[in-house]
Amino acid sequence: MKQDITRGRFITLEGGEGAGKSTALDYLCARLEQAGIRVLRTREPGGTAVGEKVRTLLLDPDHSGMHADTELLLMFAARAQHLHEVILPALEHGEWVICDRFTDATYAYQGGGRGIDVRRIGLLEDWVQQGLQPDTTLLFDLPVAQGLERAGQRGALDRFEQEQQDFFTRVRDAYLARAAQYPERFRIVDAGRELEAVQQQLIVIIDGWLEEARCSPG
Ligand code: Z5A
Repeated sequence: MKQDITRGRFITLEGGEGAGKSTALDYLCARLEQAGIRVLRTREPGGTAVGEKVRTLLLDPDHSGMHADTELLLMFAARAQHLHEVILPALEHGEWVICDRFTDATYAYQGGGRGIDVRRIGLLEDWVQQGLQPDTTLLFDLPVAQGLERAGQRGALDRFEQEQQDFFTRVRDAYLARAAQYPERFRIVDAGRELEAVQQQLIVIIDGWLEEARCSPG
């Protein structure tokens, strides 16, 4: 896929349940926009009309019998649409794309959580993404029980949220393994701290991005 120096930055946010990604996304977008950066905020699964319908299928607790392979293929079906319709055009127009979850979530949930062989995930990743990877991935990490407690305060649980604690422990372990495998791409945010402390960590990261953007204007 085409990438050049005027291309925008592709940032993904990852983490387990209740990690505070959505809260952080509001904060990140507001600070970047204040700095004059054009930001496109999006999410997976979803981000397009087709993708949002796929999301509804995936999260619906009525579909408790969905096979893990079906789940995996639906994630990548939504991702293909999202890439072609939204992410790639925005990056090519120089916008910064900030995406709430991307393929690391597939490795964590379908790989770690469901136990699908990562080589099969890698085949789909290569096919759908053709080499595209996020420039930076922020992993919001916190103990599973703390995240579930935060998420549980929101009421009705979706199909993933109905999983047991050991599922989310495997998800967390898989995320941390991804971060260890790709240290140049990942930044780990200690998401178990209070909001203000999380925002302080984000300020340091954002200032680093802005400095880099000043040094290599697109
Ligand atoms: N999924 C997958 O399996 N494979 C894939 O490839 C992809 C996704 C892409 C939907 O994702 C599901 O899709 C997801 C994985 C699967 N599984 N689930 N469930 P989602 O991102 O839309 O859903 P989510 O993970 O459930 O998001 P979330 O629980 O809303 O988490 P969050 O966005 O990280 O948290 P939040 O909404 O910002 O915060 C949660 C609560 O905590 C809220 O009340 C906040 O006010 C509070 N909060 C936030 N930060 C703090 C701090 N620092 N202190 C105290 N309280 C806080």
